[in-house]
Amino acid sequence: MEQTYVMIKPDAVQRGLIGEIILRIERKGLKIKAMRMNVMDKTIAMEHYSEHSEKPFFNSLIEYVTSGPSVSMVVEGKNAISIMRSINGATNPVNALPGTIRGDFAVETGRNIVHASDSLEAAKREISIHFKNSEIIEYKKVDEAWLYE
Ligand code: IDP
Ligand code: MG
Repeated sequence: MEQTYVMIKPDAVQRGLIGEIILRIERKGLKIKAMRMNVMDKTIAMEHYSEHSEKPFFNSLIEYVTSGPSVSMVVEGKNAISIMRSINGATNPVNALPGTIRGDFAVETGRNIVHASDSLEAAKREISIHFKNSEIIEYKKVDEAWLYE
């Protein structure tokens, strides 16, 4: 089953949106296999966002995601990577459709409240940056027989 890395960014934590975001992940039928709240280490954040290291917004992005507690998760399901990207909505909340997390709760790109890996390679890389294998829990959920044919 496909796994993806999801972060509830510090602005969402400050705005009391942890539950709202987790609710959307759970009710879709995705399975949370690891979860942690912490203030992300600067070097971890820089590694996580290394593809953007040359961008003009890189320093402010690192400041933003390390500015307070965030919630990190490993989320699993069939097509979890693309499903999580659609649940989050477009990077720029101006283009994010209503019904998506960014479409419903955010107004600008620099405070867009959630992250999800954008490909299989990115998901593998990001999960390994943020979680040890031993922190990812293997378990069965009772709804699985009704989510998948
Ligand atoms: P994604 O989060 O939808 O994958 P990316 O393009 O990978 O979007 O950018 C990573 C994060 O960097 C965004 O979610 C956003 O927080 C921030 N970011 C991207 N572009 C800008 C920008 O133009 N100004 C400020 N922040 C940006
Ligand atoms: Mg990205």
